[in-house]
Amino acid sequence: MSVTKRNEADVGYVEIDNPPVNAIGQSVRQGLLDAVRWAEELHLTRVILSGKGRAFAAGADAREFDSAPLEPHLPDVLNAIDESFVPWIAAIDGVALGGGAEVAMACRMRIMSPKSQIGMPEVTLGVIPGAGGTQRLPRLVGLAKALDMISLGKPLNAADALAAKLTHTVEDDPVEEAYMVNTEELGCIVPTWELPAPEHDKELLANARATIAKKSPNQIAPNRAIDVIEAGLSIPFHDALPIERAAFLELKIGDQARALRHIFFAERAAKMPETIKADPVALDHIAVVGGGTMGAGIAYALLNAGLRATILETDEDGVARALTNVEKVIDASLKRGLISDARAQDHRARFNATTDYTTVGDAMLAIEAAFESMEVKKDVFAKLAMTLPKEAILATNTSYLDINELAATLPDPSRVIGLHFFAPAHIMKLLEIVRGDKTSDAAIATGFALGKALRKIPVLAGVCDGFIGNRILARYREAADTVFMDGSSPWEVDEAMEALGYAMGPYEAQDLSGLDIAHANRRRQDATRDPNRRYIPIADRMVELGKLGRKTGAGWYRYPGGNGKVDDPIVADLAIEESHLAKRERTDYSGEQITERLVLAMINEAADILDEGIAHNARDIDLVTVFGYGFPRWRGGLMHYADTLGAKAIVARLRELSQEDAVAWKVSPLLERCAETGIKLADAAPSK
Ligand code: 3H9
Repeated sequence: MSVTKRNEADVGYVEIDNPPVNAIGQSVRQGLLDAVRWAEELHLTRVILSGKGRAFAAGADAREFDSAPLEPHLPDVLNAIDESFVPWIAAIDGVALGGGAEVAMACRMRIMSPKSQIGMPEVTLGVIPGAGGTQRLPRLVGLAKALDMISLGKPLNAADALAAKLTHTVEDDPVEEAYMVNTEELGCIVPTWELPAPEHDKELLANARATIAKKSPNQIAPNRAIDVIEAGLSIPFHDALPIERAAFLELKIGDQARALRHIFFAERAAKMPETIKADPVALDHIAVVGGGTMGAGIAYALLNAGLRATILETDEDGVARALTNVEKVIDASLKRGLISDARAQDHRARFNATTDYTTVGDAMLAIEAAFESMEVKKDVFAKLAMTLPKEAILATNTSYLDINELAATLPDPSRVIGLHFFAPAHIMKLLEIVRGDKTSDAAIATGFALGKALRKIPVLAGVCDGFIGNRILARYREAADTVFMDGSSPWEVDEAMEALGYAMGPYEAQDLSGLDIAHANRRRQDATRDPNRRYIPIADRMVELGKLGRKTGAGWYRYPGGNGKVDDPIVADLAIEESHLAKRERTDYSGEQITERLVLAMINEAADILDEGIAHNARDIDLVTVFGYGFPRWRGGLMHYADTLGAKAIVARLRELSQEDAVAWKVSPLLERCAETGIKLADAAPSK
């Protein structure tokens, strides 16, 4: 039974009971409709509607969105509630989201507990409210608030809902309070559908569209939601519902909604593999080696999760820098209202920075975030191994280095694991957990336990140069540099990738992180680079010229006065010069050609990563590209996007490109297999 009902005298109690979050699937819709008829037959004076467990209702069951809708449809169920002569009261204790909020709005009254939230996050799943939300919400909270809530998808907490008049009151026990509501008072409340629609305010609508153009360009649903809200302002409620429903049904089966659903469920499926049976070590006190930006971000993330963190540094200057860096993050969080003063004090009390390794003698996990040098890391690990308990897990935050080589220097290599955070480490959600050849299950379990504690998205990766994310990034940059040297400018490349949906292109992104990091990495790779692989020297020239990115005031772009970016003709000339020296003819690539080359390069590399077992499935690659590297979420991640292009078409195009450069464009065997067999990348398995 997904909906239970009982009555005490003339009061009905209806409870949605569909764990874990009371998603509204067919059985819930049927249960609610039955409850309307039941309450009317018994001539109850009110129905108090609540949700069992932690949610009132998390919205329509998105798992049903891939199939044809089954009766009864939610708009009909909610009309029945709204129009019933028995008034319903929504007693909300937990989240009321999407269809859940729509159910609540169809009730005559809403009472929320202080910890509850109410909102319309449909646009984050690529759809719009489809059960009257675009019509009921403006009637309840006014046009401005409704536009904001629906087009941005951000929920309100109970206090804000009260201020917006979306809830009548906020009480600790909403069910009890609903029972206490005066019957006469309840009878005077006008059903939501009978309320007048707000005035048609062109300026508010234009402002909402302008905000959307800035915040979620390329996304269809937010604009469509505004259109539907606008349509409803000048026609009767019941005429507006079919317009909303048609838009919802069309969006639901569109590419963007499918992609966003894919990422939503992928995020939730990011869990430790069931084959790992060991327990994690106790996470309480964690040592972080290195107090630079990354180390400080990691330390702050640990403090925020209620853990103790000690940063280990080599000298007193390093200690001072670590203290300043962590304090900066605490301060920024305070200023943004993310933590209270008391919480900041508590963070400081659980934090220490020192040169003394003996202070972390009780830490069961150490995360090294020192300089990206194998020698430095070996030295750090030797010291950690001597100081920490012998069962403690030793993690490195390396972005590229060989974890197996590092582990081999210790008597017990099974303690060693990679925990690859992304900067800023306290904000970015991705955590690559890198398993070396000898890494123990306990170490992996610890990585996943830490990911959970920090509310990160954990993805298990194998050892290779760059693991999943940076290996794809390296190929992406190589393809960008090739296009640049052979005909385009960095700004044309950036523009092309922004058109695909990236917030910024590869050159602007490099200017942010600094060109020296990739440069050091190229020098490290000199010894192992395939001599047949074409090498693009422009980035090296940039470093020679001291153009290291924003930090030096100029990189691929110039930043006069430290402000906005400006195209730099000197940089464009570098490419012309280098291609002249290399006797290459330059090509005038279109934006589409640039995007195609960069995307295909990434897909091909990612397919190899999957084939080699470095990533366990395509879904993990989607998570890495979306949450670590800015691939547009609404395209569902790199591999999901590849599946929309189709392996056959990808392989055909890669073969054409391999005529230009057989090494760089060597087609991945996994893609070949997918093209031959028709298996999607989403279902493809590693061959190794
Ligand atoms: C909508 O309502 C359209 C209507 O307007 C129109 C209809 C006609 N469906 O996140 P968690 C699962 S569109 C199916 O880990 P938390 C989730 O996959 C919908 N399943 O927990 C996971 O499953 P598993 C608008 C759902 O406590 C489990 O529940 N609503 C749905 O961290 C636990 O989830 C939204 O966009 C769903 N709608 O967070 C809200 N929601 O255990 C989407 C969750 O197998 N949901 N599941 O991995 C959320 O934001 C969060 O899940 C929530 C709980 C805040 C509710």
